[in-house]
Amino acid sequence: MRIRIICLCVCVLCVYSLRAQLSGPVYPVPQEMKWGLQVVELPAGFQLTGESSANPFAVNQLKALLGEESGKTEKFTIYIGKRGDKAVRKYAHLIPQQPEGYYLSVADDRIVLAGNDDRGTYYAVQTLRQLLQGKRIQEVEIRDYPVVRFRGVVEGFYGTPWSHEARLRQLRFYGDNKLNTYIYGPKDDPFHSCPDWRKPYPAEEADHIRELVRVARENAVDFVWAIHPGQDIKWNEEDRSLLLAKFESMYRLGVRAFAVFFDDISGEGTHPERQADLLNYIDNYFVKVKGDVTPLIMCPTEYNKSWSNPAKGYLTTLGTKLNSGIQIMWTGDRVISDITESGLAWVNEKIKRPAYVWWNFPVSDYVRDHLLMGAVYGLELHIGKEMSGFVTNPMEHAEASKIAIFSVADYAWNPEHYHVQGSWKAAVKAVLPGESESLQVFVNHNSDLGPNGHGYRREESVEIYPVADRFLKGCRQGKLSSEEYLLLADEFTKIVEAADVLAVNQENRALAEELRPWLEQFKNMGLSGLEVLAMWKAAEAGDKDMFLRKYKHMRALQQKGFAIDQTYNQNPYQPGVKTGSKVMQPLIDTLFVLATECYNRKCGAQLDSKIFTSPHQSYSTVEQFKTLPVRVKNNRIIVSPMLEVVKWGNGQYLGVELDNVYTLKGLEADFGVKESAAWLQLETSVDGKLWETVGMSQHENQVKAQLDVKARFIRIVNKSGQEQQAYLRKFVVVL
Ligand code: 14T
Repeated sequence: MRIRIICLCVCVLCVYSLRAQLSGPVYPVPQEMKWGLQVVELPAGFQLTGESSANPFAVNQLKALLGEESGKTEKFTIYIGKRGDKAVRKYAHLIPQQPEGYYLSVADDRIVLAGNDDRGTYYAVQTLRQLLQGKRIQEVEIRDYPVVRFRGVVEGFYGTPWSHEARLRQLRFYGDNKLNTYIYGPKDDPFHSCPDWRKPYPAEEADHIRELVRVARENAVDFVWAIHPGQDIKWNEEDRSLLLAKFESMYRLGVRAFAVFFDDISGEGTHPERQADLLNYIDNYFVKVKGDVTPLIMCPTEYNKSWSNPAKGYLTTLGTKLNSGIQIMWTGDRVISDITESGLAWVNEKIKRPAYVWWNFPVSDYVRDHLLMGAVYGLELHIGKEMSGFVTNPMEHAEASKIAIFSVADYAWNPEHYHVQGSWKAAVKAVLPGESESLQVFVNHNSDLGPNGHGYRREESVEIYPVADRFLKGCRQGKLSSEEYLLLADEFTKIVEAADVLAVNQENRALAEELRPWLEQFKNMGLSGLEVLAMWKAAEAGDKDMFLRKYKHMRALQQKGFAIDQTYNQNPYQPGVKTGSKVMQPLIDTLFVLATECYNRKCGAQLDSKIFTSPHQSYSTVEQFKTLPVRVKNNRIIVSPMLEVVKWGNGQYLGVELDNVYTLKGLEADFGVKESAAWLQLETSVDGKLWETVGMSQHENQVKAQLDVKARFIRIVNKSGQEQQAYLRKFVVVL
């Protein structure tokens, strides 16, 4: 009897632990999900019912998942199909009446995969894939559908467009995660934007697009091709016909979804009536005529609240004039912005339809030295119905962007059940299942953007921050808190380990490749963290030799970090490689300075405690110029250019402070406007107090000065007597 009871207990425990193991989470989080008690062991053979009429891509995936079964058995049946199909008729009343909805159930003799439409069937199979653990699966019943109709990614960033292979991997990832939209609009594809939007793609690019369209279709994704004609479009019949002809050529490549972008332009192209006329024309004479093309999408010129001028009525004009089926994109209250109920209410009232959200995260084209792999947050949860679509603009690093894309898929499918942290951790597991612990360590410290022109920041190193803070406070009071010391040492060790493990990872080589420079910097940071702790330990023990050894090594690591920053990712905007820049690197820097100063005081020494950075600095009274990085290349000192328009007040300046007096040979600048030399004044100074004015010449947008003066400071001042709008395309001091 006792043995029986024990056996029973063990069995119950087993079932429970199995259950706990098998009933894992599903992402995107389903709307309704009821777990059953039993674990079902799938038999070797089963009856597949509905195969011939169901979505063939769903059927293929199902077969790939379960294996082609030869020995069919009557005992276990898989029903697959959509509303109206014979195979799932019995379950029709259980299927949610929602686009892309599905009903899925697992019982001990059957699995039902019943879509409301073909996409729904496809999504039922995706959910099944997540539920299956080898041949076992927990009993379950799911009714599920997306809240936001169009969900996905807009490749809309500046910088190197994604490679063809990266795009193919993305499309599969979207299908797996129930995203149905990929909008193709890389700013640096000449055939999408100026100057070549009027021309058809050359053969090789055309082949690629054809393949993307096919793979998108296989993965239940709409491939949306976008055109960006606004910078040089003429509002005449010729350009209208050329645009239509381009769409026609894309249609021939298989494209069945289109967008027109009017963002980031100035001049004639910004006219709302003209834009609306063009869009309506395409809608009436292309979309409606074809019959198999999805609703047009347009990105307005005033695509965020801070740039819109309600008095001029740009958005209301679009709202009134644009055919009702045309979707209007919106980035929020600012270019980079949280998405809120009040913000959406504001724009929806003007455009007279729910906005199609273009979320500018994790795009990093304005902070290219950082990776944005943090959690997705700042999206209000009860606003799914206030938007017609939600797409994320990613980084030029396709694999690294998948962290955010995964959570966007989760959010847009079921906003009300979106959990920031759970979704982030699940994303890390989905992107690198075999080494998710290491990747989690990495993303924990690679989330924030650093100071930037948009003022958009993300939290970083959240768990270790209070420890770091306590430790630093202790150090300032001259005592080492041992508990925090150990926790920090452990974290730095994990950083070093994660960097090595991820660098040799074979599971996702493309990811390892994208991360490579940052992994090198990350490891260097972990090592310096350990060494700076060792400096403190040595100081506490009064071990001078050890302190000097560790100090010397720290100096070397700082130089290495600087070299990594100056060698990799040398784009002209924000060159370099930053990691842990919000908490960990500043912590290490401060600990180094404090330890060295303390040593100098106690031992009457004069060790250099200055952090190794670029010897020259930019400086400015113009708000948007205040955080510009500076690079040195041979005899050229280069201030990083920016994308955005800058408001440059009268009397404000932009300049460079050198680390010493040099003979300056010249200046080359470009503020994106003609005749800027007329309102700019170039000045040099040896001491930063007494200034000398020097002449400049203008060629198109460029301003130049030939110099031969000794100076430590050089600056360029707005002397026009009024605020100027300009760009910063180039600012180079030649030595
Ligand atoms: F179309 C828009 F919704 C949009 O966001 N456009 C661009 C986008 O391509 C870019 O990736 C993103 C982030 O930099 O922001 C927009 O680009 C800008 C933003 C600016 F503030 C271009 C110039 C700016 F001044």
